[in-house]
Amino acid sequence: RVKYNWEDPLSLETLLTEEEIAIRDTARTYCQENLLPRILHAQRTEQFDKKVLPEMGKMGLLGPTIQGYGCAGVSSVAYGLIAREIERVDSGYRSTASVQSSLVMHPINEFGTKEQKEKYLPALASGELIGCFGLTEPNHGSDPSSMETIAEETDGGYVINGSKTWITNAPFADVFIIWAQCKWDKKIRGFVLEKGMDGLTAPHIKNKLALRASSTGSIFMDAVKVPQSALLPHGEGLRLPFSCLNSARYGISWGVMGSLEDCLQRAREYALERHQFSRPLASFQLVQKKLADAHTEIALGLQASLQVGRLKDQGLAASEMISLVKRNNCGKALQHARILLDILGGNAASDEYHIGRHVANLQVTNTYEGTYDIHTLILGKAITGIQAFT
Ligand code: TGC
Ligand code: FAD
Repeated sequence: RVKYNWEDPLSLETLLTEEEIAIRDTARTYCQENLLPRILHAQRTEQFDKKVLPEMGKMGLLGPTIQGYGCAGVSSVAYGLIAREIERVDSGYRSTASVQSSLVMHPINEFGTKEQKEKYLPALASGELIGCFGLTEPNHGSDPSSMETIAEETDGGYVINGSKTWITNAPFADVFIIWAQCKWDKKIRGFVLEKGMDGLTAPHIKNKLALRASSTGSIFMDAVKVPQSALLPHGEGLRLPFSCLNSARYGISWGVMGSLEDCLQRAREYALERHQFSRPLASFQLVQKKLADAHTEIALGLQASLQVGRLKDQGLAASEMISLVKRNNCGKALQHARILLDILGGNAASDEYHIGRHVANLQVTNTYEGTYDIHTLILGKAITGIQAFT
């Protein structure tokens, strides 16, 4: 009889390469030894720790799928495994890292010039520079095609006016990937702005209820003049920011499973130790059902993300596949983390038990990068051929 390993129910380990296992183990050791001891302070004080990105850079965890420019050039599955380990500690740390890798380094690598790549990628890979990605606006979140940020041509460059909101890393960012509608042809293009440009400000959005370990801000652009070299020239249209989102959404699908795994592990330990009615909580059928349900969703979610990752590396991943795993894994992680929280009883209210923090974070992961319902409609369109957004 084959022995069942509850910590790896469908033997994910057997489907990973030696390199992927080594990267996963390196990331896990770093996250458990260096991030976990800091998370309660970060959560309580809502202070973004600027040392985190350089540390991740040193470990090769930033822009890991990019070839060259100081990046590791590893598989999409390795990237997913890194996201899972970071988010096992906290979704805020994973947000910080996935914006840097998927939403800042990826567009520079895919749509930038050789000069832009040489200028920015090595410093972003080492964490010396921090990047952010401005797509969402105060009046346009799920519908970025209606964005109001405008770029106009001027002598030797462009002038950008507009505002962005809810932007991860913005208050500390050195590099701003800004998506703007170009006045001359109404097409959306990406621009690389830099901290300190006249008219560019990025104030903090304070007192968040979740993702408190990551920094979030608005971006205001008041006639920011940028040189021609700020334009990402290789492509135009919403397809460009969406291609970045494909990469980030895929990573989130792995990350949230790490968060739910941490909830399961903590709820299981608590249920084994805590006694009521002279028995461990873990001996009650209703408690076991909560654990079994979360455990099952983790096993299925990880297999689905693995399959999408393998297809992605072969150039065979449709964006709807990414919507499917982003939607399902985020939804299941939120639902089951919330149910596992009940096992803690009154201690659910204490941050020292960690599950409540994950639940709050998972509400945001279920919302950003396309809400659960937006991904429902993307899949609905794929199934029926009818778009139901408008
Ligand atoms: P639609 O007409 O469907 O598409 C416009 C153009 O884009 C192309 N496209 C894609 N290309 C690549 N990958 C995808 N996933 C794509 N989805 C669409 C499409 O083919 C078309 O190209 P072309 O060449 O024909 O023009 O667009 P729509 O305006 O109808 O919008 C559809 C909708 C609602 C699905 C879309 O706008 C959407 O996904 N909305 C959600 C917005 C969103 O995800 N925002 C995320 C902001 S960034 C963020 O949250 C970062 S949090 C990071 C962190 O902290 O971790
Ligand atoms: P809305 O679009 O106003 O949606 C509100 C509700 O209406 C949702 O439930 C939605 O599903 C529903 N809805 C909208 N349209 C439809 C429809 N057609 N049919 C049915 N239901 C619909 N953005 C960035 O660009 N960069 C970042 O780095 C970034 N980081 C973030 C970090 C945090 C902590 C948060 C909270 C958000 C971040 N975002 C970022 C923004 C995020 O992507 C948006 O919040 C998200 O896309 C939803 O947009 P919205 O908040 O404007 O909600």
